[in-house]
Amino acid sequence: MRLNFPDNFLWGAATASYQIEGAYREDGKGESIWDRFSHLPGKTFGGDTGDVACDHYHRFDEDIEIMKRMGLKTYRFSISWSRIFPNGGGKPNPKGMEFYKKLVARLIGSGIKPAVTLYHWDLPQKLQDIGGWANRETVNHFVEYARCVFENLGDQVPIWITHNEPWVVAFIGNWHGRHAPGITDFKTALLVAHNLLVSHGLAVKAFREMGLKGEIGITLNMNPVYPVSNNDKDTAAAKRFSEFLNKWFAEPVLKGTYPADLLKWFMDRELVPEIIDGDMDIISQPIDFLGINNYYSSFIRHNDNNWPICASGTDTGKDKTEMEWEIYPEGLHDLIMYLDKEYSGIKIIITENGAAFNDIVNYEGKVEDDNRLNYLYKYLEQVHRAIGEGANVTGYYAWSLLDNFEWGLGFSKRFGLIYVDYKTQERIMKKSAYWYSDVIRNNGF
Ligand code: JJW
Repeated sequence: MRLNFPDNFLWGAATASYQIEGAYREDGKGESIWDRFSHLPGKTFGGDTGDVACDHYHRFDEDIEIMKRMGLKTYRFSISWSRIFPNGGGKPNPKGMEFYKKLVARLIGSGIKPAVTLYHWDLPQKLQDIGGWANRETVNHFVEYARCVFENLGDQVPIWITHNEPWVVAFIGNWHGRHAPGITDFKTALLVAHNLLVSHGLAVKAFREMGLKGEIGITLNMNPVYPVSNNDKDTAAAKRFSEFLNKWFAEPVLKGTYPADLLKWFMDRELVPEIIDGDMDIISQPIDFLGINNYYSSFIRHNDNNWPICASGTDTGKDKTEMEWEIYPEGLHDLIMYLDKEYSGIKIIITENGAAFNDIVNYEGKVEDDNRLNYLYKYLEQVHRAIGEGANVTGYYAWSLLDNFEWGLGFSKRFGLIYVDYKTQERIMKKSAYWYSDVIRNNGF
C-alpha cells in the first residue's frame, strides 16, 4: 500500500535559535533569558548551555547543503530577538539582522521556503529585568521587534509564526520553573499567558497593516486528551486538563474567549489577571493557519494533589521515547480531527513532531535509528489518515533537523534527523533522514 500526500504538501524540518545557533555573544547579540538561566547552577542537565550548541551561526551554509540533499521543501527556524534588539528595545543591531537576511537569501536561493518563528523562548534578559512577559511593556517591545523583522524580511518569507508553544513559555517557565525565567507562581503564569496572547494579536495586526503577502499563524503545543476511566471525577479532570492545555490559547485566538468553565475555575481561585477592554478583539485577529506541535497524548485522571487543575497524566504502558513520552500515533489523528471539527476546517500545519532516542554512531560511522524512523512512519500514517478524512493539513515539520540543546535537558536528548557530534561539530545523516528524504521525493511512502 502507498500513501500519497496532496500535491504541494510542505515537507519540512524545524529548529529554534537558542537550540542550535551558539555564538551567544557575537556580533552585538545581547543576553537572553536562556543565556542567563542555562548558566545558573543546577538548571540544565550537566550544566549544558547554548553558548556553542550546533554552531549553526557559523555553519548555516553547510546545514543548508544538507537540507538540499534531503530535498526539504521548507525549513522552520526562529529569530533570536536579542540579536536584533540586544537590550530588548531601542535601536536595532544591523549585524543581527544581517545573519537572518543571509540565511533567508540562501534558503530561497536553494528552493527552500523559510518559515520564521518570531518568539521561540529567548526573551532579551533586559526585558526580564523589568518583569518579562508579566509586564505589558514587553508586549509593546515585541510588536516593535516584529515590525522591524517584517520590514527587513516581510517580502521574502512566506510563512510566519508569532509564538512557539506559549503554553510552555507561560507554565513551564513561570509555574513549574523548569524553563527560563524559572519563576514558580501560577498567577504570574496566567498573566504571562494573557500578555503573550495580546502580543500575538498585535503582531498579526502589524503584519496586516504592512500589507505583507505571506501567511501568519501561531504554533500551539497540544495533546489529545482521554480520561482514564468513565467515572465523573476522571472525565471532569480530563475536560479541565483539555481546556488548560488545548483551549487556553486556541480559544482566545480562534474564538475570542477563554474557555468558560476553566476561566470560572481560575476565577474562583483568584488567579485570573485583569483583562483590559479590547484585549480579546486584539487576540482574535484572523490568522491564516494554526501550527500544531504534537509528540504524545494525555491519559488523564483526577488528582487533588495537583493544584490548581487537579488532574494528572498517567502511564498507560505504551512504548516510550527518551523523553518518557508514550508513543501513540493515533493521538495525532484524533487531535487533527478534533481541531478540524472545533474550528470548522481550519488550515493546519504540523509545525513539530518527532522523537528523542539514544542514538549511537556504529562501527561504520552510521546512525541506524529505526526507532525514530518507525515513529515518524506511524505518525505520518495518521496525518495521512486525517487528510483522507477531510482535514486541511498543508505541511509537516519534523522536530528536529539537527540534534540540539533540548532546554532543561541540555544535550542529553537527541531529536535530530541529523546526528551532531558536539566535540567536532560533524553532522551525520541518520537512517531516518535518508528515509524522510525518500518520503519527500515520492510525496508519500
Ligand atoms: C514540558 C518539564 C514538570 C520542544 C516540559 C518540558 C517539567 C511536570 C520539545 N518543543 O525542543 C514540555 N518539547 O523547542 C519546542 N516540547 O516540562 C522545541 N515540549 O515538567 C522542542 C519540556 C516540554 C517540551 C519540550
